[in-house]
Amino acid sequence: MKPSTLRLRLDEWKGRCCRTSVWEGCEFDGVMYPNGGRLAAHCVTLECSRGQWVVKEYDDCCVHCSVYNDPHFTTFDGHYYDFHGSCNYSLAQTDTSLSPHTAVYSQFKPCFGHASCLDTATFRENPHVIVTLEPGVVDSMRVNEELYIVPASGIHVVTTSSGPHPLLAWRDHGCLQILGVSKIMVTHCSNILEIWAFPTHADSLDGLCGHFNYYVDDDLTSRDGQVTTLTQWPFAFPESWKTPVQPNYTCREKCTHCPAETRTTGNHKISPIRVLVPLEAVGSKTVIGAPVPTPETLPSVH
Ligand SMILES: [Ca+2]
Repeated sequence: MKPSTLRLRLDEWKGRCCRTSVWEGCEFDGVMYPNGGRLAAHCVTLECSRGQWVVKEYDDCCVHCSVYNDPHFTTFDGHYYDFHGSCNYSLAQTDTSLSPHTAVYSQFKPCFGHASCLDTATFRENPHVIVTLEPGVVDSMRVNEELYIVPASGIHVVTTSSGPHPLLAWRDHGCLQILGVSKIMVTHCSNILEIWAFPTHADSLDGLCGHFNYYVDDDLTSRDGQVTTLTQWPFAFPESWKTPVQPNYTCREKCTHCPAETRTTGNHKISPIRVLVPLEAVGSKTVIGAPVPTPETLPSVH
């Protein structure tokens, strides 16, 4: 057999044997999902389609807190208030310590005279994955200080030189969406920051976004657990949610002129979510169609 003929046959053989089927799937937090598979039990349900995550629907069970300049706050449970501090504060965190497992912080800077505006925000997915969001930047972020450019289209696992992180990110109508395995989702826009929380966080989220438990009356709960009367202009409550990281040294001192809010005699009410459904029922990251009650189906408690 001529060498050229042999080479042709080898090429033909290689072509047959190297022909492999391509398995299309989507990944999140180290788990592969086949086409048609859904990532549920988060604030947005994603479906794997041709190897790409696509948004199917936003979960009505989730609550969200919004902060927009200059700045106005609407808590998870629906209390609206204003606060013009210019320090670094915790918006939401999974315990009341100074080093929570999961948290969203934001720096505020003076603007419009006596007001303050959103500055650098931080999404602490867990103690080892820290996302930094710069004001007005909606196409990139830093993950553990490394720049990550969010592709213009598609939903992607956030990956840096250290590997993939338990985060999905995508661009959405001029905003940046970041979904964490913690079941916290952050929407970062030019002048608005929104935090979405899955019901499993009920009774365990505090900060300037209020104590999340479906009751508005205890939303202004300070870091020390004191429940204060609802007001549109709180002072001591937001001061209590300063973080240990304060670029402005004047923020490191305790506010001595901040008037204290009136303390209520009540304590936190038990969230009905804990009564109606075991947390493990909504705790799985792959639950599809889990019997999660919506706020409309929850009983009214007075
Ligand atoms: Ca509340």
